[in-house]
Amino acid sequence: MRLFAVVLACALLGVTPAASAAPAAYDCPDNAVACLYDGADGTGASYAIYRCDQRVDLSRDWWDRVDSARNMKAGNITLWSYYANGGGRTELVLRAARGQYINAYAANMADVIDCRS
Ligand SMILES: [Ca+2]
Repeated sequence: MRLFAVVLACALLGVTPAASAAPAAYDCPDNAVACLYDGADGTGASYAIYRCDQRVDLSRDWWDRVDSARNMKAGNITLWSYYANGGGRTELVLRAARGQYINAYAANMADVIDCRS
């Protein structure tokens, strides 16, 4: 009877109950500055950023992998990708202001994060 009530409520609300306890989209530790995700809309594996006010390469296993980001506390975060033969030059891949949840302009490209308080 209780399950029936939940199903009925969901039907009335037009939502589907979650099938599993998968992490919520854009899940990010409270003490992180920002999080990056290898799926769109904050899904998939995540990479938490704890240090800001620096422009650094992502760890090597996260190059060409980021699809989306959540900016928790930074003034802004910007992700860049190295040009294949650009002599260290980079192109813009994603920019998020504080509190924003953003998909990358170009998925699977980012190699560098610039975080500013
Ligand atoms: Ca890249």
